[in-house]
Amino acid sequence: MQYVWRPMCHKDTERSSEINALTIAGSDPVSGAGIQADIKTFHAFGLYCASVITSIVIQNTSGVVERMDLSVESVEKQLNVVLSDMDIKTVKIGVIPKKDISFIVRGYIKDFEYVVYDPVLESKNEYKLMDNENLSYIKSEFIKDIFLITPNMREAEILTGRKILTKEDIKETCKVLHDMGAKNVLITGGDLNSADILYNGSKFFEYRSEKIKKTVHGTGCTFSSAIAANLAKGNTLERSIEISKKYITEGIKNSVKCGKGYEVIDHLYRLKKESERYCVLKDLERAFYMLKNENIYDFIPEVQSNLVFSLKDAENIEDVAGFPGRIIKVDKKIEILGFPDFNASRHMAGLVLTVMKYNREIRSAMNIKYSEEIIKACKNLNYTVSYIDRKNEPEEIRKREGESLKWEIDETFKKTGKIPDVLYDLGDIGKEAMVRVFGKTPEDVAEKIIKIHRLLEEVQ
Ligand code: PXL
Repeated sequence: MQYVWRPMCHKDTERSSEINALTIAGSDPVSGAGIQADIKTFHAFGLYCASVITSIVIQNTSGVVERMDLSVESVEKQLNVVLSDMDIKTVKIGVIPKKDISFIVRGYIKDFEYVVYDPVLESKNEYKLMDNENLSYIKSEFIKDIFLITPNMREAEILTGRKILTKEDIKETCKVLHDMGAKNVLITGGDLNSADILYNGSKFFEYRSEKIKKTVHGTGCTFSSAIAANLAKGNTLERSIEISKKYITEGIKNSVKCGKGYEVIDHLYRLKKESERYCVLKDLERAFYMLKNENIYDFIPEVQSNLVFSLKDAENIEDVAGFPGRIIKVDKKIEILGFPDFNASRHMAGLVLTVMKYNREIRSAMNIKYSEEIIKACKNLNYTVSYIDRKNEPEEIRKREGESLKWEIDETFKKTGKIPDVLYDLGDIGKEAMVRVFGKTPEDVAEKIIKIHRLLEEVQ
C-alpha cells in the first residue's frame, strides 16, 4: 500500500492519551539523537511529546565525550509532575544509564499501552551509555514490561550474549529476546546489510529499504520514536514499522551537515516538503490570476497553455505542479478547469525537469502562442531568445511521445550553454508553432508574459 503522509490533527481523536506521548531518554546537545530527536519525531507525526531527561550526554556530531547522569530523584520528580498532569499511554525509552533510574522508570510505565525501548548501550564512538549493573537489571527485569524492543545487531548481541553472523542468527536472537520478556522484538539489520527483522512471538516480518551509503547520527532514536508515534495513532505494529522505515529513509536521504562530524537526520523533512508543496500550488494560483487580470487570452495557442512549477528537488513529473485540464481560452478570457495540482501536466512538467538538469533555479515555464510580433517584443525587452528548428529532430525522438520538448532543451543548451528566457519553434507537420517562457517562479514567468503583452498593446 502506498504510504500517504498524514500528520494527525487533534480533531482526529477524542482521548488525550492518543495525542500525547512521552520520551524518557538522554539529552543530545547537537539535537540529532536522544530527547531532541524523539520530540521532533513525535511532533512530525502530529503528536505532542513530553520529555523526561535521564542523562546529559556531552557530545557533538563527532561523538560523545562525557556522560552526566541526572540523579534518580530528579528523574522521579520529572515523571511525577508530567504524569500527574498529562494523560499519556505511549512512551519511548532511550538512554537509561543506571539501575536506580531503570527501577523508578519501570514503576511509572507499568500501565502504559505502548512501551517502545531502544536499548542504547554505547555511542558510535563506543562511549558507554549504560552501566553494567543496569545492563543486568534490564536483561532480567526491565525487559519484561516492554511492548517493543528495537536493538541494533551489536546491542542485541550484548543483551543476549550471542554472536550474530547471519540472518538466521538475527532470527534466533529475536526469539531469545522474546523469551527474556519483550513482547515484540525488532532487530535492525544495517550492520549485516540485512533487512530489519520483527518477531512478535509467533511470526517473523522483514523490512527493507533502499540502501543509502552514509552514516547518519540519530537514526536509531528516530526510528523507534516514529514507531511509537504510529502505534499511538492507532496503527498496527507491522504498519507502524513500515511507515517509520519510509520516514527514516527520507530523513537519512535528506540529512543535514550541521557540524564537522556525522550528518544528522532531518526529522522534519516531511513537514518542510509539505509546506513547499503548498507554496508551489499557491504560487501557481497567484500567477494565474496575474495573467487573468492582464487578460492574455490572445496568447493562448490552439493546444491551450499550461503553467508549471517544480519542487526544488524534483525527480519526476509527480513533483511538478500545473493546471489540470490546462489554461484555456473562453469568450475572450482565460480560465482554468481545476486548481493547480501535482502530476497535472506531462509535457510541460517533462520540459521543466529537463531544464532543471542544466539550471536548478529555473523551475517554472508556460507555453504561449507563437507570432512574429511576440518574438520581436521578447527581443525588444532584451529577453534571451533561442530558436530551435524541429526539422532537425531525429526520427526516434519524434516517434516517442513527450520526447520532443526535452530534445529541444538539450539542443538549445548544447548550442548556447544556457537556458534562455524564451524558446520558440515554428512547428512541423501537425505540430503548432510554440513559444515557451521560462523563469524561476510562476510569478517571474507571468511577469515576463505580461511585459510582452503590454508592449504589443502599446504597438497596436
Ligand atoms: O544514538 C544513540 C543515542 C541515543 N541517545 C543519546 C545519545 C546517543 C548516542 O550517542 O547520545 C542521548
